[in-house]
Amino acid sequence: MPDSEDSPSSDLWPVDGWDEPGDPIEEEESHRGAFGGYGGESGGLIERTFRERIILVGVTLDGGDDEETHAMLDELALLVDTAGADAVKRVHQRRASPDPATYIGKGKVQEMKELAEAVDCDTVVFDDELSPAQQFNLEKILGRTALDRTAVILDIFAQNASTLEGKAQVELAQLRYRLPRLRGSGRKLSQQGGGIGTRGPGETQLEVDRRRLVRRVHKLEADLRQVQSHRATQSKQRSRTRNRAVAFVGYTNAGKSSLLNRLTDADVLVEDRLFATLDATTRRLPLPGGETVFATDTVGFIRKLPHQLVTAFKTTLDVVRDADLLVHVVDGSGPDPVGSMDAVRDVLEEIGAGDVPELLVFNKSDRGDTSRILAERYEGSVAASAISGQNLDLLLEKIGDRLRSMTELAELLIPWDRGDVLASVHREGQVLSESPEESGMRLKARLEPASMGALRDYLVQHESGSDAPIEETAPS
Ligand SMILES: Nc1nc2c(ncn2[C@@H]2O[C@H](COP(=O)(O)OP(=O)(O)OP(=O)(O)O)[C@@H](O)[C@H]2O)c(=O)[nH]1
Ligand SMILES: [Mg+2]
Repeated sequence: MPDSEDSPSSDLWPVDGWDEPGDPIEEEESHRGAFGGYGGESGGLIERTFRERIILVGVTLDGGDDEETHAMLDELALLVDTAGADAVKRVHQRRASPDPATYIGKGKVQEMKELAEAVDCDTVVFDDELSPAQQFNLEKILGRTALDRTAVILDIFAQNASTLEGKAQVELAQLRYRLPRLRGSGRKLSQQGGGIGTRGPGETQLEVDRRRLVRRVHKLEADLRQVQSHRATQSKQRSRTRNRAVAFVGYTNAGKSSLLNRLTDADVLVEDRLFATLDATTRRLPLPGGETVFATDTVGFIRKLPHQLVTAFKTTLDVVRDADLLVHVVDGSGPDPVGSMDAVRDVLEEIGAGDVPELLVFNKSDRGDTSRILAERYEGSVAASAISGQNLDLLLEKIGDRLRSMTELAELLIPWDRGDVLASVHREGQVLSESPEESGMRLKARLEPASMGALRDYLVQHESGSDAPIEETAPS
């Protein structure tokens, strides 16, 4: 551990940076807090041979409020716990803006150093994203691993990834997080105290490491592109059939998988744990109106979801963007249902799914009244419970209604020599009635607006779906 007591900022990483010796990837670890290994080929960021002791750090910036910062720290504590470590203390500071070198103020860093020694912590975790320079400097002063929320979330994802695709996506996100931080990995420096003399060879090793990582990033990107093109073919096949797609989205731990399990015979893992689901699972879901839709369970979202993960999970999240309807599952019994809804909508925006129609479900209605109260406040929404089964029939009905409201009811007269058109109506729409006439087949069908265009010439009458789209009736 470097002795930085007397001049804490003399040899810190300036914001524009200079080259420091890099860490070889398979560096031998002797520092106790191994939380900050930034993944690597083993996949995990956290030392799990013992439970690391962690100090959480939250900063309220100008315009923010303390209560919100503390709620974020509660959630960060849960994340740290899920990752397999213990949050033992919290540090909070109010600042006009982050310090570019250390995020919190220099005085506060010194205070933290003493606290870290007093409580014997291994790692400090900031709720806000640290720049590589800030991370480097903090580790140097504190002599401990300094991480941010992003790193913890990446670590949980790494632990939970099970399929090849999921693993590739998480590894890609970790590498993208790790690349800019390669030179700033403070563990090596904290053991060597700066290592000016090793800069030459260090740089060489750094270049080698960086090239290797970049190569790996390209390989993973190519692999994932292939999965994506395979999936695009599948979804094209799906769109040729009549089944429409519904994606279950929502904050992590809201109960998406529980609902899908309860509604279909899906056997998705349910756990009282953040990010239990990473891979999309699709099941057929029969609706009360007789139609069957494809229902997909998806990865949960969270406040400050790392951008690297959103990018890496693009292929998985395509399913959300391409859905006809999103069933947005909210934990109605949670500490801040409206805040979590907003966070989910932000991520939906970010992945280009902001325009997909949404049906709100306030889940966990078996746990008190808030789900019901929220459902009354948001028109068109449902309060339900995946555990007690309350209102699940109503939920299915609403899914059917919403999907039908997006279709158009049409009466068509298709000449006998256009068997191909008749076949396409059967394929793309839901035929309600058919009666043969001299000039052709007269039929009533529900069709998506997209199919309607090609059938213009055969249209006798048509009306759009009647149900109005969901609208919030009260501000949050
Ligand atoms: N009381 C109650 N608990 C529920 C209900 N639905 C889900 N849970 C519990 O909430 C926890 C999370 O459920 P999951 O279905 O795994 O939640 P998820 O949204 O799929 O979570 P991630 O995949 O981790 O994002 C589990 O412990 C469930 O048993 C409900 O209606 N009532
Ligand atoms: Mg799940």
